[in-house]
Amino acid sequence: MKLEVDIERLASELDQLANFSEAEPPAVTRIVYSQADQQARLWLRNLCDESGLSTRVDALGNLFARWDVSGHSTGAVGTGSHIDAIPHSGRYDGTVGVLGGLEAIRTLKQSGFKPLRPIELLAFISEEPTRFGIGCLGSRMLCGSLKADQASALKDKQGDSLPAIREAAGFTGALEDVQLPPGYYNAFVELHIEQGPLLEREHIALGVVEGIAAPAALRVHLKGSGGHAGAVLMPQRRDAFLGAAELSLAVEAAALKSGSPDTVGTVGLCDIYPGAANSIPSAVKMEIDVRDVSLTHRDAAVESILQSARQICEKRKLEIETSILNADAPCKSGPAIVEALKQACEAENKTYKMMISRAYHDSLFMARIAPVAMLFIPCRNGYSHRPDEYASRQDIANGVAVLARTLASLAS
Ligand code: HGY
Ligand code: MN
Ligand code: MN
Repeated sequence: MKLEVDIERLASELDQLANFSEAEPPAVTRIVYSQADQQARLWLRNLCDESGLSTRVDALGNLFARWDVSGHSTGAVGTGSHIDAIPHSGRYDGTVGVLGGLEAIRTLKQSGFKPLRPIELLAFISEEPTRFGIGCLGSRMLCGSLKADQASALKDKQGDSLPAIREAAGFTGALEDVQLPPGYYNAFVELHIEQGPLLEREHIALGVVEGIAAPAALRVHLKGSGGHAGAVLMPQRRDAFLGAAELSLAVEAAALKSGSPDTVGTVGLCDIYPGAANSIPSAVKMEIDVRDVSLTHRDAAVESILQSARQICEKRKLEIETSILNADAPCKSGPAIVEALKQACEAENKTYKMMISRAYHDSLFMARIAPVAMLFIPCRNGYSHRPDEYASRQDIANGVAVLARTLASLAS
Protein backbone atom coordinates (compact mmCIF):
# COMPACT_ATOMS: atom_id res chain seq x y z
CA MET A 1 0.00 0.00 0.00
CA LYS A 2 1.61 3.26 -1.17
CA LEU A 3 1.00 6.07 1.31
CA GLU A 4 1.58 9.75 0.52
CA VAL A 5 1.43 11.83 3.71
CA ASP A 6 0.77 15.47 2.82
CA ILE A 7 3.19 16.89 5.42
CA GLU A 8 3.01 20.45 4.03
CA ARG A 9 -0.77 20.53 4.60
CA LEU A 10 -0.37 18.94 8.05
CA ALA A 11 2.42 21.36 9.07
CA SER A 12 0.25 24.29 7.99
CA GLU A 13 -2.72 22.93 9.99
CA LEU A 14 -0.53 22.52 13.09
CA ASP A 15 0.52 26.17 12.71
CA GLN A 16 -3.10 27.28 12.20
CA LEU A 17 -4.19 25.38 15.30
CA ALA A 18 -1.39 27.03 17.32
CA ASN A 19 -2.93 30.43 16.52
CA PHE A 20 -5.98 29.57 18.65
CA SER A 21 -4.17 30.59 21.81
CA GLU A 22 -4.17 33.11 24.67
CA ALA A 23 -0.37 33.38 24.77
CA GLU A 24 2.23 35.29 22.73
CA PRO A 25 3.69 32.98 20.01
CA PRO A 26 5.65 30.71 20.03
CA ALA A 27 3.96 29.87 23.36
CA VAL A 28 0.48 28.30 23.25
CA THR A 29 -2.15 28.55 25.98
CA ARG A 30 -5.46 26.83 25.20
CA ILE A 31 -7.35 26.05 28.38
CA VAL A 32 -10.36 23.77 28.07
CA TYR A 33 -13.68 25.55 27.30
CA SER A 34 -11.88 28.89 26.85
CA GLN A 35 -12.65 31.03 23.77
CA ALA A 36 -9.46 29.77 22.13
CA ASP A 37 -10.39 26.16 22.85
CA GLN A 38 -13.94 26.57 21.55
CA GLN A 39 -12.76 28.27 18.35
CA ALA A 40 -10.08 25.62 17.84
CA ARG A 41 -12.64 22.84 18.23
CA LEU A 42 -15.00 24.44 15.71
CA TRP A 43 -12.10 24.86 13.26
CA LEU A 44 -11.11 21.23 13.77
CA ARG A 45 -14.66 19.97 13.31
CA ASN A 46 -14.90 21.84 9.97
CA LEU A 47 -11.62 20.28 8.87
CA CYS A 48 -13.02 16.83 9.66
CA ASP A 49 -16.29 17.59 7.84
CA GLU A 50 -14.27 18.77 4.80
CA SER A 51 -12.36 15.47 4.91
CA GLY A 52 -15.61 13.57 4.40
CA LEU A 53 -15.87 12.24 7.96
CA SER A 54 -19.16 12.22 9.90
CA THR A 55 -18.68 14.30 13.02
CA ARG A 56 -20.45 14.54 16.37
CA VAL A 57 -19.74 16.15 19.73
CA ASP A 58 -20.84 14.59 23.01
CA ALA A 59 -22.27 16.35 26.08
CA LEU A 60 -18.84 17.03 27.55
CA GLY A 61 -17.30 18.26 24.29
CA ASN A 62 -15.39 15.22 23.02
CA LEU A 63 -15.27 15.49 19.20
CA PHE A 64 -15.70 12.32 17.09
CA ALA A 65 -14.97 12.19 13.35
CA ARG A 66 -15.82 8.86 11.78
CA TRP A 67 -14.94 7.17 8.49
CA ASP A 68 -18.14 5.15 8.27
CA VAL A 69 -18.36 1.63 6.92
CA SER A 70 -21.92 0.60 6.01
CA GLY A 71 -23.30 -2.16 8.18
CA HIS A 72 -20.67 -1.59 10.87
CA SER A 73 -21.64 0.65 13.76
CA THR A 74 -19.56 -0.82 16.62
CA GLY A 75 -16.03 -2.16 16.89
CA ALA A 76 -14.40 0.90 15.35
CA VAL A 77 -10.66 1.47 15.23
CA GLY A 78 -10.00 4.71 17.09
CA THR A 79 -7.15 7.19 17.01
CA GLY A 80 -6.71 10.69 18.40
CA SER A 81 -5.43 12.78 21.28
CA HIS A 82 -6.11 16.25 22.74
CA ILE A 83 -5.88 19.88 21.63
CA ASP A 84 -6.07 21.66 24.98
CA ALA A 85 -2.71 23.10 26.05
CA ILE A 86 -1.40 24.12 29.47
CA PRO A 87 -0.34 27.77 29.97
CA HIS A 88 2.70 28.90 27.98
CA SER A 89 3.32 25.52 26.44
CA GLY A 90 4.05 24.22 22.95
CA ARG A 91 2.18 23.47 19.73
CA TYR A 92 2.82 19.72 19.31
CA ASP A 93 1.63 18.11 22.59
CA GLY A 94 -1.62 16.36 21.70
CA THR A 95 -2.15 18.17 18.41
CA VAL A 96 0.21 15.82 16.54
CA GLY A 97 -2.10 12.97 17.54
CA VAL A 98 -5.26 14.79 16.48
CA LEU A 99 -4.16 16.42 13.22
CA GLY A 100 -1.75 13.57 12.54
CA GLY A 101 -4.63 11.15 13.05
CA LEU A 102 -6.74 13.15 10.60
CA GLU A 103 -3.88 13.14 8.10
CA ALA A 104 -3.48 9.36 8.52
CA ILE A 105 -7.16 8.89 7.66
CA ARG A 106 -6.92 11.27 4.67
CA THR A 107 -3.80 9.43 3.50
CA LEU A 108 -5.63 6.09 3.64
CA LYS A 109 -8.63 7.52 1.77
CA GLN A 110 -6.26 8.96 -0.84
CA SER A 111 -4.55 5.58 -1.26
CA GLY A 112 -7.85 3.87 -2.14
CA PHE A 113 -7.81 1.74 1.04
CA LYS A 114 -11.27 0.41 2.00
CA PRO A 115 -11.68 -0.33 5.71
CA LEU A 116 -13.85 -3.21 6.88
CA ARG A 117 -14.36 -1.44 10.22
CA PRO A 118 -15.09 2.23 10.85
CA ILE A 119 -12.00 4.31 11.64
CA GLU A 120 -12.71 7.15 14.04
CA LEU A 121 -10.70 10.21 15.06
CA LEU A 122 -11.26 11.44 18.62
CA ALA A 123 -10.29 14.86 19.96
CA PHE A 124 -10.69 14.37 23.70
CA ILE A 125 -11.82 17.27 25.85
CA SER A 126 -9.73 18.47 28.79
CA GLU A 127 -6.75 16.12 28.78
CA GLU A 128 -4.73 18.65 30.77
CA PRO A 129 -5.46 19.12 34.52
CA THR A 130 -5.13 22.91 34.28
CA ARG A 131 -8.73 23.96 34.76
CA PHE A 132 -10.25 21.32 37.04
CA GLY A 133 -7.17 19.83 38.72
CA ILE A 134 -7.70 16.41 37.18
CA GLY A 135 -6.47 15.37 33.73
CA CYS A 136 -8.15 13.26 31.04
CA LEU A 137 -11.70 14.36 31.90
CA GLY A 138 -12.99 13.36 28.46
CA SER A 139 -11.46 9.87 28.36
CA ARG A 140 -12.30 9.24 32.04
CA MET A 141 -15.98 9.83 31.27
CA LEU A 142 -15.88 7.92 27.96
CA CYS A 143 -14.54 4.83 29.74
CA GLY A 144 -16.90 5.25 32.69
CA SER A 145 -14.24 5.76 35.36
CA LEU A 146 -15.57 9.27 36.05
CA LYS A 147 -19.34 9.38 36.52
CA ALA A 148 -21.62 12.30 35.66
CA ASP A 149 -22.18 13.26 39.31
CA GLN A 150 -18.44 13.27 40.02
CA ALA A 151 -17.78 15.42 36.94
CA SER A 152 -20.60 17.77 37.91
CA ALA A 153 -18.97 18.34 41.29
CA LEU A 154 -15.75 19.65 39.71
CA LYS A 155 -15.07 23.37 39.94
CA ASP A 156 -12.36 25.58 38.49
CA LYS A 157 -10.25 28.08 40.49
CA GLN A 158 -12.95 30.74 40.12
CA GLY A 159 -15.42 28.35 41.74
CA ASP A 160 -17.42 27.83 38.52
CA SER A 161 -18.79 24.31 38.15
CA LEU A 162 -18.01 22.06 35.20
CA PRO A 163 -21.70 21.80 34.18
CA ALA A 164 -22.05 25.60 34.10
CA ILE A 165 -18.78 26.02 32.19
CA ARG A 166 -19.48 23.36 29.56
CA GLU A 167 -23.02 24.68 28.95
CA ALA A 168 -21.70 28.21 28.59
CA ALA A 169 -19.29 26.78 26.01
CA GLY A 170 -22.25 25.41 24.09
CA PHE A 171 -22.07 21.72 25.07
CA THR A 172 -25.47 20.43 26.13
CA GLY A 173 -27.01 17.03 26.68
CA ALA A 174 -26.83 14.62 29.60
CA LEU A 175 -23.37 13.87 30.97
CA GLU A 176 -24.71 10.39 31.75
CA ASP A 177 -24.67 9.73 27.98
CA VAL A 178 -20.94 10.38 27.57
CA GLN A 179 -19.86 6.87 28.59
CA LEU A 180 -19.29 4.70 25.50
CA PRO A 181 -21.21 1.40 25.14
CA PRO A 182 -19.16 -1.83 25.45
CA GLY A 183 -17.41 -2.78 22.21
CA TYR A 184 -17.56 0.73 20.79
CA TYR A 185 -13.86 0.53 19.90
CA ASN A 186 -12.03 -2.59 18.80
CA ALA A 187 -8.66 -0.86 19.15
CA PHE A 188 -7.27 2.58 19.93
CA VAL A 189 -3.91 4.02 18.81
CA GLU A 190 -2.57 7.42 19.89
CA LEU A 191 0.25 9.25 18.11
CA HIS A 192 2.12 11.65 20.42
CA ILE A 193 5.46 13.42 20.83
CA GLU A 194 7.70 11.51 23.25
CA GLN A 195 7.97 14.41 25.75
CA GLY A 196 11.36 12.96 26.65
CA PRO A 197 14.88 12.80 25.10
CA LEU A 198 15.43 9.10 24.35
CA LEU A 199 14.41 8.79 20.69
CA GLU A 200 16.37 11.86 19.65
CA ARG A 201 19.40 10.90 21.76
CA GLU A 202 19.48 7.36 20.32
CA HIS A 203 18.65 8.52 16.76
CA ILE A 204 15.61 6.24 16.62
CA ALA A 205 12.67 7.26 14.47
CA LEU A 206 9.74 6.00 16.53
CA GLY A 207 8.76 4.69 19.96
CA VAL A 208 6.24 1.87 20.41
CA VAL A 209 4.73 2.37 23.86
CA GLU A 210 4.25 -0.78 25.94
CA GLY A 211 2.74 0.92 28.97
CA ILE A 212 1.82 4.22 30.61
CA ALA A 213 2.98 5.20 34.10
CA ALA A 214 0.60 5.63 37.05
CA PRO A 215 -0.27 9.29 37.76
CA ALA A 216 -1.56 10.79 41.01
CA ALA A 217 -2.37 14.38 41.99
CA LEU A 218 -2.87 15.76 45.51
CA ARG A 219 -4.30 19.10 46.61
CA VAL A 220 -2.95 20.45 49.91
CA HIS A 221 -4.24 23.58 51.70
CA LEU A 222 -2.13 24.86 54.59
CA LYS A 223 -3.44 27.53 56.98
CA GLY A 224 -1.37 29.63 59.39
CA SER A 225 -2.02 32.98 61.07
CA GLY A 226 -0.53 35.58 58.72
CA GLY A 227 0.21 39.11 59.97
CA HIS A 228 2.52 42.08 59.44
CA ALA A 229 5.94 41.16 57.99
CA GLY A 230 7.64 43.75 60.20
CA ALA A 231 5.71 43.55 63.41
CA VAL A 232 5.39 39.80 64.04
CA LEU A 233 8.63 38.34 65.44
CA MET A 234 9.77 34.95 64.18
CA PRO A 235 8.80 32.83 67.26
CA GLN A 236 5.19 34.08 67.04
CA ARG A 237 4.77 33.19 63.41
CA ARG A 238 2.71 30.38 61.78
CA ASP A 239 3.91 30.94 58.23
CA ALA A 240 1.92 28.76 55.80
CA PHE A 241 4.43 29.20 52.99
CA LEU A 242 7.34 27.88 55.07
CA GLY A 243 5.21 24.79 55.71
CA ALA A 244 4.62 24.49 51.95
CA ALA A 245 8.33 24.97 51.28
CA GLU A 246 9.26 22.21 53.72
CA LEU A 247 6.57 19.97 52.22
CA SER A 248 7.93 20.62 48.70
CA LEU A 249 11.34 19.37 49.82
CA ALA A 250 9.59 16.35 51.34
CA VAL A 251 8.01 15.64 47.94
CA GLU A 252 11.47 15.65 46.37
CA ALA A 253 12.81 13.39 49.13
CA ALA A 254 9.90 10.94 48.78
CA ALA A 255 10.64 10.59 45.06
CA LEU A 256 14.42 10.27 45.50
CA LYS A 257 14.18 7.75 48.36
CA SER A 258 11.36 5.64 46.88
CA GLY A 259 13.72 2.84 45.81
CA SER A 260 12.58 3.22 42.20
CA PRO A 261 14.33 5.43 39.61
CA ASP A 262 10.91 5.98 37.99
CA THR A 263 9.29 7.84 40.90
CA VAL A 264 8.79 11.51 40.16
CA GLY A 265 7.28 14.21 42.38
CA THR A 266 6.47 17.78 41.35
CA VAL A 267 4.95 20.83 43.05
CA GLY A 268 3.76 22.76 40.01
CA LEU A 269 1.13 24.92 41.71
CA CYS A 270 1.67 26.95 44.88
CA ASP A 271 -0.67 29.90 45.50
CA ILE A 272 0.26 32.10 48.47
CA TYR A 273 -2.39 34.14 50.32
CA PRO A 274 -2.69 37.05 50.72
CA GLY A 275 0.28 37.33 48.31
CA ALA A 276 1.82 40.61 49.50
CA ALA A 277 5.55 41.13 50.07
CA ASN A 278 5.02 42.59 53.55
CA SER A 279 2.37 40.12 54.73
CA ILE A 280 3.17 36.75 56.31
CA PRO A 281 1.53 33.99 54.19
CA SER A 282 -1.64 33.00 56.05
CA ALA A 283 -2.59 30.24 53.62
CA VAL A 284 -1.12 28.27 50.74
CA LYS A 285 -2.90 26.11 48.13
CA MET A 286 -0.58 23.65 46.44
CA GLU A 287 -0.98 20.77 43.99
CA ILE A 288 1.45 17.86 43.98
CA ASP A 289 1.98 15.50 41.02
CA VAL A 290 3.40 12.04 41.86
CA ARG A 291 4.05 9.24 39.37
CA ASP A 292 5.82 5.96 38.86
CA VAL A 293 5.63 3.11 36.40
CA SER A 294 5.00 0.87 39.44
CA LEU A 295 1.78 1.42 41.35
CA THR A 296 3.37 0.16 44.59
CA HIS A 297 6.15 2.74 44.46
CA ARG A 298 3.77 5.51 43.44
CA ASP A 299 1.39 4.76 46.31
CA ALA A 300 4.26 4.50 48.80
CA ALA A 301 5.52 7.92 47.71
CA VAL A 302 2.03 9.43 48.08
CA GLU A 303 1.72 7.95 51.58
CA SER A 304 5.16 9.29 52.55
CA ILE A 305 4.20 12.80 51.32
CA LEU A 306 0.91 12.81 53.25
CA GLN A 307 2.74 11.68 56.40
CA SER A 308 5.33 14.45 55.98
CA ALA A 309 2.53 16.97 55.50
CA ARG A 310 0.93 15.96 58.80
CA GLN A 311 4.28 16.07 60.68
CA ILE A 312 5.30 19.45 59.22
CA CYS A 313 1.95 21.01 60.10
CA GLU A 314 2.04 19.63 63.62
CA LYS A 315 5.55 21.05 64.17
CA ARG A 316 4.63 24.44 62.65
CA LYS A 317 1.14 24.57 64.22
CA LEU A 318 -0.50 24.89 60.80
CA GLU A 319 -3.93 23.56 59.84
CA ILE A 320 -3.95 21.24 56.87
CA GLU A 321 -6.51 19.91 54.39
CA THR A 322 -5.41 17.28 51.88
CA SER A 323 -7.37 15.70 49.05
CA ILE A 324 -6.37 13.16 46.45
CA LEU A 325 -7.55 14.52 43.09
CA ASN A 326 -6.67 11.31 41.28
CA ALA A 327 -4.58 8.19 41.84
CA ASP A 328 -4.78 6.06 38.73
CA ALA A 329 -3.38 2.64 37.90
CA PRO A 330 -0.78 2.31 35.13
CA CYS A 331 -1.79 0.53 31.93
CA LYS A 332 -0.22 -2.00 29.60
CA SER A 333 -0.61 -1.75 25.82
CA GLY A 334 -2.60 -4.38 23.95
CA PRO A 335 -0.20 -6.95 22.43
CA ALA A 336 -2.04 -7.03 19.09
CA ILE A 337 -1.85 -3.25 18.78
CA VAL A 338 1.84 -3.26 19.69
CA GLU A 339 2.43 -5.93 17.04
CA ALA A 340 0.53 -3.93 14.43
CA LEU A 341 2.65 -0.86 15.23
CA LYS A 342 5.89 -2.85 15.03
CA GLN A 343 4.92 -4.33 11.65
CA ALA A 344 3.95 -0.89 10.38
CA CYS A 345 7.34 0.54 11.44
CA GLU A 346 9.06 -2.30 9.59
CA ALA A 347 6.89 -1.83 6.51
CA GLU A 348 7.89 1.84 6.52
CA ASN A 349 11.53 0.91 7.11
CA LYS A 350 11.68 3.04 10.25
CA THR A 351 13.71 2.21 13.33
CA TYR A 352 11.76 1.96 16.58
CA LYS A 353 12.25 1.14 20.23
CA MET A 354 9.89 -0.23 22.87
CA MET A 355 9.16 2.40 25.53
CA ILE A 356 7.16 3.30 28.60
CA SER A 357 5.29 6.60 28.66
CA ARG A 358 6.07 8.60 31.79
CA ALA A 359 3.53 11.21 30.78
CA TYR A 360 -0.09 10.17 31.04
CA HIS A 361 -2.40 10.31 28.03
CA ASP A 362 -6.02 9.65 27.19
CA SER A 363 -4.92 6.18 26.10
CA LEU A 364 -4.43 5.40 29.80
CA PHE A 365 -8.22 5.47 30.15
CA MET A 366 -9.13 4.19 26.71
CA ALA A 367 -7.18 1.06 27.76
CA ARG A 368 -10.07 0.32 30.11
CA ILE A 369 -12.51 -0.18 27.20
CA ALA A 370 -10.31 -1.34 24.30
CA PRO A 371 -6.81 -2.65 23.58
CA VAL A 372 -4.59 0.42 23.06
CA ALA A 373 -1.02 1.36 22.21
CA MET A 374 0.80 4.61 21.55
CA LEU A 375 3.32 5.67 18.94
CA PHE A 376 5.91 8.28 19.89
CA ILE A 377 7.89 10.59 17.64
CA PRO A 378 11.01 12.44 18.83
CA CYS A 379 10.80 16.01 20.11
CA ARG A 380 13.83 18.30 20.18
CA ASN A 381 15.89 17.91 23.40
CA GLY A 382 12.88 16.03 24.80
CA TYR A 383 11.31 19.39 25.61
CA SER A 384 7.53 19.58 26.16
CA HIS A 385 5.10 21.80 28.09
CA ARG A 386 7.40 24.67 26.97
CA PRO A 387 7.10 27.19 24.11
CA ASP A 388 10.21 25.72 22.43
CA GLU A 389 8.58 22.27 22.15
CA TYR A 390 9.37 21.11 18.59
CA ALA A 391 8.88 18.09 16.32
CA SER A 392 10.34 18.04 12.79
CA ARG A 393 8.19 17.59 9.69
CA GLN A 394 10.07 14.40 8.86
CA ASP A 395 9.44 12.91 12.31
CA ILE A 396 5.78 13.89 12.16
CA ALA A 397 5.43 12.42 8.66
CA ASN A 398 7.08 9.17 9.86
CA GLY A 399 4.59 8.95 12.70
CA VAL A 400 1.60 9.61 10.46
CA ALA A 401 2.67 7.03 7.87
CA VAL A 402 3.15 4.33 10.52
CA LEU A 403 -0.11 5.31 12.20
CA ALA A 404 -1.95 5.08 8.85
CA ARG A 405 -0.55 1.60 8.20
CA THR A 406 -1.47 0.51 11.72
CA LEU A 407 -5.04 1.79 11.41
CA ALA A 408 -5.35 0.04 8.05
CA SER A 409 -4.17 -3.28 9.44
CA LEU A 410 -6.48 -3.01 12.49
CA ALA A 411 -9.45 -2.04 10.29
CA SER A 412 -8.94 -4.81 7.72
O1 HGY B 1 0.78 15.56 32.57
C1 HGY B 1 0.81 14.75 31.64
O2 HGY B 1 1.43 13.70 31.69
C2 HGY B 1 0.08 15.08 30.37
O3 HGY B 1 0.90 15.88 29.59
N1 HGY B 1 -1.15 15.76 30.64
MN1 MN C 1 0.53 17.70 28.13
MN1 MN D 1 -0.37 15.27 25.70
